Amino acid sequence: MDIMHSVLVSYGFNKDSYTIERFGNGLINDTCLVKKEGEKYILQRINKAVFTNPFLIAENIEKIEAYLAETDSSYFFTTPCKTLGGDTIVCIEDHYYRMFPFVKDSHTVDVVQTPQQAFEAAAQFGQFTRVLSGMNIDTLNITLPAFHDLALRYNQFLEALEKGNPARITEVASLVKQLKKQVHIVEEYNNILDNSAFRLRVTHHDTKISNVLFDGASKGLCVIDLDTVMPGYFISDVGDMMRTYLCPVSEEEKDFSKIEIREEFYFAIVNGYKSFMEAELTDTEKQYFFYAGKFMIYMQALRFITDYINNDVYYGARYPGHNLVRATNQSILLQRLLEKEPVFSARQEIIQ
Ligand code: GN1
Ligand code: MG
Repeated sequence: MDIMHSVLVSYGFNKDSYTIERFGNGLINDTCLVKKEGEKYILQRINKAVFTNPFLIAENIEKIEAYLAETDSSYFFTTPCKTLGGDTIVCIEDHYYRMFPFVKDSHTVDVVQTPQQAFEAAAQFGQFTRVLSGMNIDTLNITLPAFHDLALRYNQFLEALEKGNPARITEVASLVKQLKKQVHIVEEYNNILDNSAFRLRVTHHDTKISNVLFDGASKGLCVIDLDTVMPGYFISDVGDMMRTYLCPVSEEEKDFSKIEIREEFYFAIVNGYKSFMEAELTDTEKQYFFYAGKFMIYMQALRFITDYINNDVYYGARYPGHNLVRATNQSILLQRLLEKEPVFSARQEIIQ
């Protein structure tokens, strides 16, 4: 906490004038809630093994802020606090930190409980891309190269099977076999890359429900966690919502019998997203809502199993076998979603 104190001093905070506690459940950055004189702040240490150049993130946020100031100043955008020296990132002992004011009267949700929440969140992510649709995406930095490149993730999985921990490779053989059977999802992704009907837009790339702030009336206020905002395809944002909102339990759930797909949440995501993106999406893209779910769930299953085989170097593990549980969970979620394909295709015309 001494380091955290030094960080807070950069923002002009005095010792004993604040309290600090851990906050949230993100896997990558360390997040704290700071309270000072009735005000609240979110302080984060950026994971430098993942984000090797945190200034790229800060620059993207500044560019978006500047674009919005010129075009749509009514859009609610949370901007980072500035240090006494006017910086938005603090570097102390080779670690990087940044802080945001906690939006008053807002709250986050950990698990999506109602279709209305799914609709509101999807509308927020749709609106984010919509208000930035005139921005030149080439001006944005790529904070994580090839982040949602499914073909690359598949190759990393194959490479882990060659070079990873041999005992773990043997242990996961049946899951690996199941995942390899779904390689058609990668083939379809490669077709998308060749299809000019798919557009690159400003994409959030981490649309889990805890990255949406809600107001007291449970209406969406804004999106947060802009570390992975980069040019991308809509299947990334819609797909990660499917991955994290359709099921009543998260990727952490060990009781796999609880994994199921809640149909009405699917339509809430589609309709919420379209409420801002209908006119932006091409007709071809509109056919890919279901694919989006397959794409992101499959990618996450591959990322977790790859990390397990590679001794948990990326995600870490809070107990032995943690990433294997997560990978199995996501693989089962993918099965459950695939079973729903006929239902969702049959109702497709209702939502178009
Ligand atoms: C990571 O740290 P968090 O939870 O915001 C990961 C996402 C994964 C997610 C899985 C930069 O996000 O891509 O979907 O874990 N972010 C990065 O829980 O790798
Ligand atoms: Mg995140």
